[in-house]
Amino acid sequence: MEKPSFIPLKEYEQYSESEMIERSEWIMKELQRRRSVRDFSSKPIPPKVIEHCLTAAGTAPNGANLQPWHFVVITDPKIKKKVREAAEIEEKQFYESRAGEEWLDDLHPLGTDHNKPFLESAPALIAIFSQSYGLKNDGSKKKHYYVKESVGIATGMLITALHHSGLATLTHTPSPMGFLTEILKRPENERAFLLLVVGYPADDATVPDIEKKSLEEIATFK
Ligand code: IYR
Repeated sequence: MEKPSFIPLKEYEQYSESEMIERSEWIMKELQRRRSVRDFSSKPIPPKVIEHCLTAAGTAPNGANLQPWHFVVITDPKIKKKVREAAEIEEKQFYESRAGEEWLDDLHPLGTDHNKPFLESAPALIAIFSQSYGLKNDGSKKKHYYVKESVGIATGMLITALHHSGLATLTHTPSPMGFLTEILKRPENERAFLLLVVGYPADDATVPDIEKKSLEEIATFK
């Protein structure tokens, strides 16, 4: 096997402690402003923004750098309609029987139901697929590692990048999501991971009045 090749770390930037505190406070406040949005304007979004944010997401740390993800950007109204119709069938069953009482109680503050008009009204949907394994050129399988962790991190970075660019998102997880594989004609090694709804919020958009846990609740320092 060839010797692994290393290059100097040129991209790292060191800041003074005061600048670090300022920068971390800035990103904290920037992310505290992010809300999951369900009321979207149909105003189209600049394709370049999506391209930049996807490229950013593709830099995510991941298992053995095999980058086990694929992003399908849907702006075609006909495909959005198909996705909405298929998602609403699954969601109807979810809300009517699959969810169960505790889950429905937990969802109550969000005010969600099986109607998903944003799947058609939002200008873009990004279907995120995880690749359980890779496919080599000869069709044989290539093992992938920490797939869920890798795709989860990339998705978080994508949401952060879109938010920072001035776009609202909704992480939508119709369950099961098999219909995305069919509608989007994805290969057998891919599983739909999440459907990200992307766009500008509608002028009259509202969000649930809910709170995040405090630092004391989510972290322990020893
Ligand atoms: N997938 C359903 C239900 C749902 C589940 C969770 I967990 C949420 O945080 C929000 C919704 C839906 O999208 O309505």
